Amino acid sequence: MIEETIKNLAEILLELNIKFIFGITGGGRSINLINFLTQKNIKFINTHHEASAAIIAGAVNRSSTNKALSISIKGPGLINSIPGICFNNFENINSISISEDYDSPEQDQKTHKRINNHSLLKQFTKGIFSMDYLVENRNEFFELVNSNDSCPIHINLSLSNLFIKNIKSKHKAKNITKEKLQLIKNSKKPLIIFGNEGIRFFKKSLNKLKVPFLISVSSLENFNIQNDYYSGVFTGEGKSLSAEFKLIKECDLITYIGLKKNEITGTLNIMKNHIALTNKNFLTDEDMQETFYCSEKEITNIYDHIIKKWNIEKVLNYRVSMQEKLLEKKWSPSKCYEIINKKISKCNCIIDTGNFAIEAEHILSFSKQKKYYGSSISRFMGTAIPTSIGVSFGNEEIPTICIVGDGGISPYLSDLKIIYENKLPICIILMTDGGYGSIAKSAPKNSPIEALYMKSPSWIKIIQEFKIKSFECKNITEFSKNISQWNCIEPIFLECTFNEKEYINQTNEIR
Ligand SMILES: Cc1ncc(C[n+]2csc(CCOP(=O)(O)OP(=O)(O)O)c2C)c(N)n1
Repeated sequence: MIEETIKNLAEILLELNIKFIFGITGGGRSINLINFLTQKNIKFINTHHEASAAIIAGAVNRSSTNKALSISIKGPGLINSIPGICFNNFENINSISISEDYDSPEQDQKTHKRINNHSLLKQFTKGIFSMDYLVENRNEFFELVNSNDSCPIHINLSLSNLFIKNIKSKHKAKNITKEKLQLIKNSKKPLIIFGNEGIRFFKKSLNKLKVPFLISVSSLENFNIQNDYYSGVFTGEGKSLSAEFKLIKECDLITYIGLKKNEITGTLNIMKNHIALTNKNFLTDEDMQETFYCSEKEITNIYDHIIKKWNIEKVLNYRVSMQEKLLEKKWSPSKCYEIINKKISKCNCIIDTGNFAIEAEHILSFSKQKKYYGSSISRFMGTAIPTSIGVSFGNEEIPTICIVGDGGISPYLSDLKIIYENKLPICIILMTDGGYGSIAKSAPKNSPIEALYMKSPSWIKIIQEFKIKSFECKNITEFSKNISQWNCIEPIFLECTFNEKEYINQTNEIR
């Protein structure tokens, strides 16, 4: 019975175009499922932690039409996978994780691995299925997989006839009122801030828009904008030299389009007059408050006819002058990004979190050929390496650049073995200032040094032991030479070392 159900589950999963399964097996049902799947040419990759398995699988789904699963045992395996499932949830990534589980709560009580899977996973998933329920009700599973709500799904390898659905509550969007429309029409210095959804449903008119606009950091993932009015990213935390700060200060009205509250790290209280718009019929709690429905045509029509009083030359220079400031020094992460812009025309860029990420958001140029993947909503340090592995498995032909700091390099370092063993074309760039620069920047003066800086920040010798070609870069000439030598088919590691004080000051007055 159990074997039959696992086999049926495997058959259903195969219909999703699954190409990979990542994780750490147990001796029971998980190895049985892995067996069935690998017999059907699904590639199993043993990760070194269950969290990275969930992140890698999510990154395959996020970046390609191929799909992937992650798998673990119950108890400690499932607990280890939680950061990965949680990351996928924060970043709105569709993922499917699988773990072993007991068939009944009584069985659960008798064992030492007593964890209530469901109450744990409920917070991070849009649905939890037991395998018997899923096999009997496959349509409900496919419906949830394909729902607009991008979020993890979890499958318990149990016979407990269980399905818990956690779809976010939705309410109908109100049509825009005449007064609000008038407010937009009367605006002389309008500013638009797009969220991820706004960028997607505004695709057609974005390049023609003649209003200064900012986009949320997570929108960089869908970035393909060729418009001089694009003024950079919006975080809600921009300081006086940032384009977002200057534009918000000068504008008389902000229109948020398709922006969700969780896309912003800072607070929105600083915003003045504003209206939030969408062209979706239904909103969730994560949308901005008081969001009105308005079609793309209607919005563009309004903005085309507003009499604008912006000194447009000055406004469009805000982003340029911010970039000039970041590029002032001879040696900085921004200088490296400038080289990447020039030398690498097609790649996927995965950025971890830290000061170097702020510079990347402003300097790296993204396009259809050069896609961005960050942990923009969660700012989850350490996720860049597993994300790069997943993106690389999902897009074998495209080289991947993974940019991490002293904090992000270590959590899943053991998975560099996967990069080497599978010859993934990933260039890992460590931006090291010897510590947590972005934290040190704002830490109280008497903070203990050991909380902020590492005694031995270099990883080059260790990474050489992983048999990945590694190079030190202490200035821009070395960086330029080393990245130019990358053949984009093998992994390499570049360790860029910066002076700690200069590094911290790079983003002063920007964020
Ligand atoms: C999992 C997790 N732990 C802690 C943090 C808090 N945090 C944010 S940035 C940061 C330091 C990042 O340091 P580094 O990677 O060296 O980049 P830098 O700021 O020096 O550029 C820390 C600890 C986080 N965002 N995520």
